[in-house]
Amino acid sequence: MSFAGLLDFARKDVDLPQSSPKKLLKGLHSNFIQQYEKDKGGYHYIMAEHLRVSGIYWCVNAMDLTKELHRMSAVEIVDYVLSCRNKDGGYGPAPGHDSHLLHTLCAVQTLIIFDCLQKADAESICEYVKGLQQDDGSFCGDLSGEVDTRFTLCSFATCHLLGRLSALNIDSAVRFLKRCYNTDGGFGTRPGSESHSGQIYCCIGALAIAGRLDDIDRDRTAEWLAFRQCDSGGLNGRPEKLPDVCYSWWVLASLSILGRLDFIDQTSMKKFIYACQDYETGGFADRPGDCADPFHTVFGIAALSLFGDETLEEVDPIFCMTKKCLGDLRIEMF
Ligand code: 3PZ
Ligand code: ZN
Repeated sequence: MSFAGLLDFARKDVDLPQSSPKKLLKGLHSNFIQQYEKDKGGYHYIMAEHLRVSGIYWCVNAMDLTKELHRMSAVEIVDYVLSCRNKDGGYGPAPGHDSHLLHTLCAVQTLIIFDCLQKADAESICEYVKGLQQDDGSFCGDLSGEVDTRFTLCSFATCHLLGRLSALNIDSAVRFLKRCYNTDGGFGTRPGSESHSGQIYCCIGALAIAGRLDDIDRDRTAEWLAFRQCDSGGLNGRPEKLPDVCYSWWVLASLSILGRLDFIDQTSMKKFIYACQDYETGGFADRPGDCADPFHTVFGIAALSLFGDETLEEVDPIFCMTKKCLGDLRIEMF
């Protein structure tokens, strides 16, 4: 490899190919997502079992954001999600799998998107969530006992959406979040862990739901997030990492919750997101030229919605759902 090639290898950024898409290919994305439902006679046979209910939320939400939700088989999807409910009140990724907070939140979100939250037993879901809160205020995602600030957001969001935030000990949960707040303005998975964009999104979102955003230095956190922007316009998850379209969402949504969306250069950011689209198959990949998937598709679309793309539904930065489907469940911030 040439010296220039070596330098290029060390550089933590990507080049945007000349041939990259320069605008949103909206119609292709709804086709891409719908393929997941059409192939092999049913949506839920495609995505791996251990992430299926989350996968359903990514797909359904992408369709709602692109105003194409009517193309999904609502009854079939809702029945499937309901069949993933366990005796403990939580939801697993597929029938017969153990409950997990992530899939429980995604189940609730999917039911809201299809406007049938009344089919869920709010009380038993919140009892399940409450049972995962630890004495120090933190949350485990399931019975494995692993604590992570991501699970604080899952818990707060689930109980808020079910109108039962008071089922949780919010004060001790916020005290735990503040122990995960680093001097650089970011948040980590646990006290003492390094700052990471995904974790910052979870902690900021949880604090916003609790009405406790005033407890942190917004500008300091927003500055750490703004430093995630690379020369290509894309955003990375932490220093020295490659940009990835899903971080466009975690970082932009955090900045939006903090009221600091203007800390990022919009024009180059949009160019990067557009370049992550696959103009043949539809869908977004993590970065230009990689393979598209529903996860990067929904978060790429949601990021563009935050920038006010008029062909898309407006997205809520805390819950990553359309403002339209959330209605009064939204949290007023300013
Ligand atoms: C991806 N998960 O653990 S996962 C996820 N990642 O279930 C879904 N950006 O290999 C898809 N990386 C693709 N469709 C990737 C969800 C991960 C995130 C991995 C990833 C994303 C870069 C490496 C964790 C919410 C929920 C879950 C996560 C984050 C936020 C994978 C690898 C991991 C996973 C699934 C597939 C393709 C899709
Ligand atoms: Zn990603």
